[in-house]
Amino acid sequence: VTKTSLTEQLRSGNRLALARILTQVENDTPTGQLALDELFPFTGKAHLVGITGSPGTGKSSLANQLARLLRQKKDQAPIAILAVDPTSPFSGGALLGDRIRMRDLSGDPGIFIRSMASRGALGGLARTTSALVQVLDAAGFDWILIETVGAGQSEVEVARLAHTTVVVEAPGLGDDIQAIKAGILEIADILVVNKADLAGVENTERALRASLEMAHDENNGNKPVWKPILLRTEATRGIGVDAVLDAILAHRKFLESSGDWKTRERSRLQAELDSLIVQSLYRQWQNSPDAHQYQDLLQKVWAHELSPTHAASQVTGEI
Ligand SMILES: Nc1nc2c(ncn2[C@@H]2O[C@H](COP(=O)(O)OP(=O)(O)O)[C@@H](O)[C@H]2O)c(=O)[nH]1
Ligand SMILES: [Mg+2]
Repeated sequence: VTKTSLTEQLRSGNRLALARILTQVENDTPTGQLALDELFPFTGKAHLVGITGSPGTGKSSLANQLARLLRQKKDQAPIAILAVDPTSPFSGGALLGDRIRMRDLSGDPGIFIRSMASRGALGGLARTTSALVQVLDAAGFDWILIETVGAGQSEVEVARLAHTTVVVEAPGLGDDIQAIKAGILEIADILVVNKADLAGVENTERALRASLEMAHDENNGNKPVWKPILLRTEATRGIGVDAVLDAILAHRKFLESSGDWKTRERSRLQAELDSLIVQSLYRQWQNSPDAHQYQDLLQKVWAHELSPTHAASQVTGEI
């Protein structure tokens, strides 16, 4: 099987080819890189929905229910769930738990579920996730749900990949404080208090409402702004999930009418291009005869004899 025909098979809906390409891309192999290049023209169509929050809040349960509902509501549109597990491969338990909980969905050929087992070999969780999402996008999934644990900066970056970010909280975890720390609330388009059947929902909701108001206080002039929607769910029984889906659809409308849908993608692609250019130029310089000055300059910067700006301009010759 040649590389080209593998991407062609993926494009024609072959799930085995899709799984193989995802593995190649996740491991950053030359085959994976080639596939990404070949598939790029077919990307940029899917609606990416990030579902983030602390472990155990009910993200997988919610993703599961959302996928089901989306299938019904959107004329059986194909849906992918990418479960990003940022923990080490040794904590296989949680991953297995998710796999089992999501198993009932795999009977529907229109829902494709994939766990990301390893931390990005490509250099960063966000980059690997982005690459896998591109493959799923090119494979024709109109909706891609990305489940990620909202525990740190890299997860915030993953959430930024998404068009719509759903932050999931649950009563009694002291999560609101953690979420604020991680900057998770600032990126929430939709905030879900799950486990509405448990005691303490009102308290969690009140705390979140207060922090939301703080996070979204700034006045953005005339630009239309999206006000995050706060909702309650009981994901295990599917209660309130239709309202979450409605909020996602409303957010999509907002992105399209405000022009943000295009702007977000463009600025993400520009940032990717710029960072690749910078990396490539840096590598070229490292392999050039000029690179020998680097250690000298670094010593001078450390000794505070030379400012980093001056040191850099000596390297590049730019004044
Ligand atoms: N009581 C209650 N339990 C829930 C609810 N949603 C999820 N759970 C349970 O909470 C646990 C963690 O759910 P899971 O979806 O795996 O959370 P994740 O770690 O955020 O993906 C599981 O045992 C679920 O059955 C809910 O609405 N109410
Ligand atoms: Mg989960």
